[in-house]
Amino acid sequence: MTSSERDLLTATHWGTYRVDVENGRVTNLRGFEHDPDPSPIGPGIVDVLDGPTRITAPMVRKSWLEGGPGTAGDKRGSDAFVEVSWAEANRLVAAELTRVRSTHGNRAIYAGSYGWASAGRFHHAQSQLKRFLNCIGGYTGSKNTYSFAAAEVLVPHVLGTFRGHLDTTTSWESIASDCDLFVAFGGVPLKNGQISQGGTGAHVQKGGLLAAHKAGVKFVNISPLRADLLDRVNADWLPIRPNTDVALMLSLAHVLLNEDLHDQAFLDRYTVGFARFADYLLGKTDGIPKSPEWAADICEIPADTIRDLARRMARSRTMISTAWALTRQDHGEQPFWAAIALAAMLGQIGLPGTGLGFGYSAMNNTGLNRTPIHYASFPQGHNPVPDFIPVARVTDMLETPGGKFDYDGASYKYPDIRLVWWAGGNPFHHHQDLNRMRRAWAKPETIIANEWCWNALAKHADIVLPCTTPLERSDIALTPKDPYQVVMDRAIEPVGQARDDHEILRGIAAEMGVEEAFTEGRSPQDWQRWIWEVSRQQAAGQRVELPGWESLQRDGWVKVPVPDKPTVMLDAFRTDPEANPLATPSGRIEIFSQTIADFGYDDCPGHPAWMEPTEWLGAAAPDDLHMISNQPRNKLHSQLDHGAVSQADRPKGVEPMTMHPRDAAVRGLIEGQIVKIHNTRGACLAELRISDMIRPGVIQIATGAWLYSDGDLCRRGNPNVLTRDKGTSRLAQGPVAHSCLVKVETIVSKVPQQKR
Ligand SMILES: Nc1nc2c(c(=O)[nH]1)N[C@H]1C(S)=C(S)[C@@H](COP(=O)(O)OP(=O)(O)OC[C@H]3O[C@@H](n4cnc5c(=O)[nH]c(N)nc54)[C@H](O)[C@@H]3O)O[C@H]1N2
Ligand SMILES: Nc1nc2c(c(=O)[nH]1)N[C@H]1C(S)=C(S)[C@@H](COP(=O)(O)OP(=O)(O)OC[C@H]3O[C@@H](n4cnc5c(=O)[nH]c(N)nc54)[C@H](O)[C@@H]3O)O[C@H]1N2
Ligand SMILES: [Mo]
Repeated sequence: MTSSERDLLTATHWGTYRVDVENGRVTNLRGFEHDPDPSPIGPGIVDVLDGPTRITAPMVRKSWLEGGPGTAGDKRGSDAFVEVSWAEANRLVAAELTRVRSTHGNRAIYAGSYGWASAGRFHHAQSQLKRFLNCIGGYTGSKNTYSFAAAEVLVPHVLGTFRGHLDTTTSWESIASDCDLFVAFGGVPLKNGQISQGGTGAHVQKGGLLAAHKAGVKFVNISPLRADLLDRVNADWLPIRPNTDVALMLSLAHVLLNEDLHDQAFLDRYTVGFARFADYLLGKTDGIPKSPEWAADICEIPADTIRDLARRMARSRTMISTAWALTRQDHGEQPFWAAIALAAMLGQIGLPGTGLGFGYSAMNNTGLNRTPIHYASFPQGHNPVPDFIPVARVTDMLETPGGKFDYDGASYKYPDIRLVWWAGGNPFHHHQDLNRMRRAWAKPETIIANEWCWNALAKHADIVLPCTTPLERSDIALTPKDPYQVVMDRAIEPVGQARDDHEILRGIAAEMGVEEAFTEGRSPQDWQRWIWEVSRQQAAGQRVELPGWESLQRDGWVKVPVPDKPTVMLDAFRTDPEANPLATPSGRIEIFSQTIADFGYDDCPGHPAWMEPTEWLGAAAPDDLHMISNQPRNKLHSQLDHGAVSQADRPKGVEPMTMHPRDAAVRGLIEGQIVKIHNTRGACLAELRISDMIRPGVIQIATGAWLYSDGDLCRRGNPNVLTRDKGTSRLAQGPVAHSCLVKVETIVSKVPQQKR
């Protein structure tokens, strides 16, 4: 059989699907036959592959085309677009790159291009763009993620690495067999388990949770949202005030210390700095004992409940799970550091089923046993430009060229950006305080976007280069985080004049005389085969035999054997800390970090500490509500927001928002009503859903609605017009989307219909 004789396959970040095609059009995506729990998100692409939201030709913003670079940047988002040929688009981009480079240098090009793009090892938009720019002298890039920047910078100081521990998170099997109590800060919401970056063959998160429940594991869901753990595991729900987990963790630690329930032998052997932390817990350094009574006022969880939980954790085999969301708040470094300190005091780190886990809440692949194969990727080359920003500092950079910022112990300057190029991410989805960002976005002379649909990013660009979707190109999805490696078939012809990102950049490279450097004379097919062959060799090094290219194409997928022994995070360190030290200065877990203390940051001291967030219910006006803008259940971020699956959840055309009945009653609001959520930064519309599954004082509205600006109001319900744009601390400078106070009121005017 060849790929033309078997059912077509595609891989997405939300799973693997069979693709039905009739008369050259995709009619359905069906869950992969080996997936026990396929995500409904997949078919959401079918109705938007073509139609009015698809970008079908290169487009240039009218004022920019007429007046040249730098013309009427403030009209971005409202200006008309003019269709041009690919030849013309290539000439315009090449000439503009040449101008910017010769006048301002390559550091004036910002191409961090943060975002998830689509699955597929070769057609990875950022890799393509970065390789191309590296062929012409580089660009200013970005560091870290929106997902967990605070942890990415902090945890290596404390545990030697962050990503390394993510890759070896204790597996669900280990939890089912060796854990009694699973304490989930931020829950384990099943909505998120649909996703695995780079693709997944089988969804296992739900099965993992249910198997653990069946094996007798008890769950505690510490979250403002009850739905963050599925009903069937009968979790105890502690509806915590948002952003106060650190206070709760410190008070749990205080109980352990006070009642001598902590494991001093573990602390002595495997950690440094506990004594400093203990002084802080007892109030010796600041006069405030971090007692349950102290925490109860902050978290609004009763002191007795805290005391009981601490005792239960000490007498059980306990897993402490922290959602990545806890990093996306002011001082987002602290919840992870406090969780590590708490787990260290329990002394179970490195034992089966217990200790500590980051992100069981976040991805299907967290908690999967996996074979550590290093799959090859499309080489990006070397970027000679040293400039970078912490990824969430993009608005600051555009606003204040030359401005100084601190990051992880050093001080840097923002470059003066003249040209922004985005491929594979949507800053009008992911960034905070979008109205502020939009104003800063008017400043660069040129903005280029590779996109396939008319979302706000495309509408706010000067040159829009229309790219294909994965269904219009062939690729392979390879990820060490999943046993299934999948062929992505080209199911249909590119829509309109859309080109693959690689082909777009090859055209511009040819215009600039660097085509050979960019392609190395290989076709996309050659590159994919190269990626597979190099991956096969690496797998052989792990004693895993992968099939040849033809055989892979014929079968469409391969399942890599997974180890029988369940993964246990930090087990080697536990067994022999001298032979397997952590990559920290002491080789041990740094409950106190001299390195961080020496940075002298007032917003990130040398040990886990409670610091009030800038916006939280503890310092709110009586009518303020804390807004949680978590991941959407019906899509990945803003992707396919315009598709049928996402739209089905939004019958009135605006994003639903959930509020507690008490808060609705005092405002005289009723179910289904269109309301306005607002604060000093902006406003958005939302459709009200009333539920006691949320804590009073908190509202929840998922991210992902495309920005439809009407002044500072978003008509579709994008919560990032409300969120605050500041760094978590001078250490990591991560985003703080979850530290956000808002007000909600009824609107009288009729909601105007909007285009999809
Ligand atoms: N308020 C709030 N904001 C948040 C968060 C939150 O919790 N609350 N979470 C944050 C987090 S964790 C993240 S990771 C970010 C996610 O933010 P992003 O990753 O930027 O969001 P996506 O919508 O996935 O953006 C991907 C874009 O790539 C485009 N695309 C898809 N395939 C291709 C392709 O092949 N080629 C090209 N050129 N483009 C393609 C899609 O159309 C889409 O516009 O959001 C962050 N923002
Ligand atoms: N369906 C779907 N799944 C996704 C994504 C998506 O867009 N759609 N995005 C993926 C990406 S990029 C990422 S990074 C991961 C993110 O994974 P997470 O960060 O775990 O996901 P979130 O949904 O943002 O947050 C999880 C829960 O944390 C709770 N929470 C928020 N603030 C607090 C707090 O202060 N204290 C406590 N205790 N709980 C709090 C919220 O109720 C929220 O539902 O999800 C991934 N999975
Ligand atoms: Mo993320």
